[in-house]
Amino acid sequence: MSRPGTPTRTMPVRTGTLAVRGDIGRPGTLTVADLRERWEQHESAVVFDCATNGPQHHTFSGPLLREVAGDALPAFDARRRKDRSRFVLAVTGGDGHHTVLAWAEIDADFGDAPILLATRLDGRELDAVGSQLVVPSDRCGARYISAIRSIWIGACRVPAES
Ligand SMILES: Nc1nc2c(c(=O)[nH]1)N[C@H]1C(S)=C(S)[C@@H](COP(=O)(O)O)O[C@H]1N2
Ligand SMILES: [Mo]
Repeated sequence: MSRPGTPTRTMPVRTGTLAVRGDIGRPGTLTVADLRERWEQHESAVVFDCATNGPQHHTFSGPLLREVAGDALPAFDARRRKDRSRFVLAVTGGDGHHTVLAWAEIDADFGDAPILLATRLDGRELDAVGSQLVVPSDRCGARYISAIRSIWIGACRVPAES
């Protein structure tokens, strides 16, 4: 609720802050400081290829997406692998560029990929810009979503055959 004279917030989520939403028990927003303080930080030196700029070398650090997403309490039975394997995560940047990950990519019983939500890029803190997705196993850079604004987590519903 804004008081008279208080500037109205036009963006749903502040710059540098991301919304965690979807079929989850604990929706909310996370700042880069939250990502740095609430979870263990992991460092990852990566090389990815950009279709327009060629090979890019970067060092990122931040929490594992697996831990942050798990703490949002996805609406699956955590003890059932098949249940978990139907979930996806959609990660959206400030410019609207978004990508999809399968839950199984990050799940320790499946791909176990050390995908990060970066809080730091090449020694620079990302508080003002927003977190960046780090997918060390990707050869291409397209899923390294920067300025993350939203992570949607939910079951992938396949349209029924007509
Ligand atoms: N938000 C957002 N993130 C993005 C993109 C984009 O268009 N928007 N492009 C991707 C692509 S194609 C590449 S190759 C990398 C480039 O990362 P760099 O600028 O740090 O080298 O960012 C990725 N992240
Ligand atoms: Mo790219």
